[in-house]
Amino acid sequence: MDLTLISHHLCPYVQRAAIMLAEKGTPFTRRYVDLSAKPGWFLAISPLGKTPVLVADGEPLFESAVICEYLDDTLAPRLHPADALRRARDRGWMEFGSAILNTIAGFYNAPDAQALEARRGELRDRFRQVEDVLAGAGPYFAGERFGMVDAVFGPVFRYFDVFEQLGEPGPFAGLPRVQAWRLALAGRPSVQAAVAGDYGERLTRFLRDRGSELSRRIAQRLG
Ligand SMILES: N[C@@H](CCC(=O)N[C@@H](CS)C(=O)NCC(=O)O)C(=O)O
Repeated sequence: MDLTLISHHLCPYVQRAAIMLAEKGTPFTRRYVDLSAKPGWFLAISPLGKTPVLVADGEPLFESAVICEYLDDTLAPRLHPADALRRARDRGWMEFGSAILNTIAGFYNAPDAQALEARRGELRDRFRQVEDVLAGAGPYFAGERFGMVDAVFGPVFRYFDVFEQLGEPGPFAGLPRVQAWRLALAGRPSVQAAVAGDYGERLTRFLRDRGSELSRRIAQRLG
């Protein structure tokens, strides 16, 4: 199969597909687009104008969840569990990961300190829910085997590595299972390889340019 992943350097949804492909050991090409100046060829294959798009043997597929399911249907090893009930449960937690991404965007776009703290509180509540569902032995979401929920949460946790470097405390205090999961995902080669080496600097520039409360704090801290 000839696979091209249409990407953006910071997009967490793109990272899901890149992680899936790495877990399957499948070679693929990456092509980056500037989402602030979307080229015509991209708009022609991305109905919502969003990354990721996976071009599979010339056929463009959009929506990260659809792309991940397609990759799991067609390439070994299978990441989804064989049992339909467990698969359905995991899909729910993948959606939950997308909801957390929306709250993260609310956090870095928060216009003032009050809104920033409100979003931080929401993140804490969300991860408390994750703590409660992580009852197994780990190291991954469903135990020993790396699965699709892990591919979703690797990019989620990556934001907090940068937030913490910038002096913003993460929402993980008192959540030991979440912390252990975060560490396990950070050490996974597929998760590490899903972004370029300059991801931290790129994300820092992006955050600094938001005109948000976080942007002002970063500007103050970095000088
Ligand atoms: N539901 C989509 C979300 C993808 C998405 O929001 N992509 C962002 C970048 S991370 C994007 O392309 N934004 C550009 C825009 O909305 O104009 C998916 O899961 O693929």
